[in-house]
Amino acid sequence: MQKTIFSSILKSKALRKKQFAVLIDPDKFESSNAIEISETGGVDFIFVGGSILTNGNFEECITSLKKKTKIPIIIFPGNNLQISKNADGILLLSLISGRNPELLIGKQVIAAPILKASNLDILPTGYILIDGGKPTAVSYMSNTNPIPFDKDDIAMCTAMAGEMLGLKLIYMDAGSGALNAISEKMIKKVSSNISIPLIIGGGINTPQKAILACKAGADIIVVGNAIEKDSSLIKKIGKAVHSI
Ligand code: 1GP
Repeated sequence: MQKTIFSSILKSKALRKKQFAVLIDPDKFESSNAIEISETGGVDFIFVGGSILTNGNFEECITSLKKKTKIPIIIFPGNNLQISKNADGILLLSLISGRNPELLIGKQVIAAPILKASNLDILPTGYILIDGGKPTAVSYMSNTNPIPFDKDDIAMCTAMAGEMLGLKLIYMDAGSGALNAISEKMIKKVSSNISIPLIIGGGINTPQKAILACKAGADIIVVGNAIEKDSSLIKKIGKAVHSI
């Protein structure tokens, strides 16, 4: 596959078109009918990954997804074991809200030769965790603190620094199953101070919340938990995101 993911994201941003990504947890993949629905549900990307995987079927999950859909499969890695040359792309995350050197640069150094030898579309991404009202797996596993929910300035400066360092995307995440999705105020503050695409996820469980995040400046909305519980939401959120 040609490396066109990043250019398609930039193109959509230039056209002010919002995009929708569903997040698939490889541990729960078997029981999910999300892919069938995604095909016609306005899904632009399928993100695959998790803070911790227990079934050991990451590779199987990617291969099976590739057979089932033409939607680009992008790895959203919980760690450097979650790499597959069979996906289309990978968010090469640097956890810039944290101060854990392993997740700022250490794991990336280990992954670099594997990524270089792959044909994956590499998407350098500044990953920013925001407090979503409860401790999250990613915060625990990464041994980092999220930025407090109402500290818009810290989020803004972190995203600006990420852009100035040359990262190509910013992903602000309240964590899977967050009680509170990231506030519109924070999304506005961040999106109006960076020019690279902004991905927003964590706790978005209704079309209305997706619309609010898009209107505030998100370019890509990510939904995981909510569609695991009710896959009919895929079409509703897809429609909402593309209506903007
Ligand atoms: C988590 O941003 C993703 O990393 C999606 O969050 O599972 O709460 O939708 P949810």
